[in-house]
Amino acid sequence: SRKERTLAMIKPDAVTQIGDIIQMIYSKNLIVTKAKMTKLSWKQAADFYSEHQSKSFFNNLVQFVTSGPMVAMEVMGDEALSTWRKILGPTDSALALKDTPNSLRARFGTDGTKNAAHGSDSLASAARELEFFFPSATGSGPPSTAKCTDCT
Ligand code: YYY
Ligand code: MG
Repeated sequence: SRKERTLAMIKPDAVTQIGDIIQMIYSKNLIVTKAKMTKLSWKQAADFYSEHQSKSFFNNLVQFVTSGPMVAMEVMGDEALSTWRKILGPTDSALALKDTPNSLRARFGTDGTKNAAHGSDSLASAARELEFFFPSATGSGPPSTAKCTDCT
């Protein structure tokens, strides 16, 4: 197993469920090492989701994630990326409800846009997304990897 850090984000539709969501994280032996509650501007959300800017759902996605405060977290542990994505379940909460009813998106999401939470999809994305919410103090640019070499 390898230690990693990933960016987990509780979307506006699920911020009231933060207690249960943190329990789900700790019950899989991951830990929360940073957290920040913030309401993103349209420009910030469009930047965060820039990989999707050409998609038909882009405006709906940015509208939704800017509709209220969100909680961004650095989550750390063995295979944190895949473990957190497994906690989430599939992208579409309606599908999650059918296939993985105990998953976070089944429990707290609604559909393919209002799906409760986000998780980075690669070490490179995790590095970029962690830097987005938790800029490194040195300002020397994003780390090239989210692999943990200095984790306690
Ligand atoms: O990584 P993940 O969040 O599971 O899905 P992505 O394919 O990266 O899409 C990002 C985000 O966009 C998704 O969480 C909801 C939204 N979205 C949508 O509104 N409609 C779609 N058809 C696909 C994705
Ligand atoms: Mg994604």
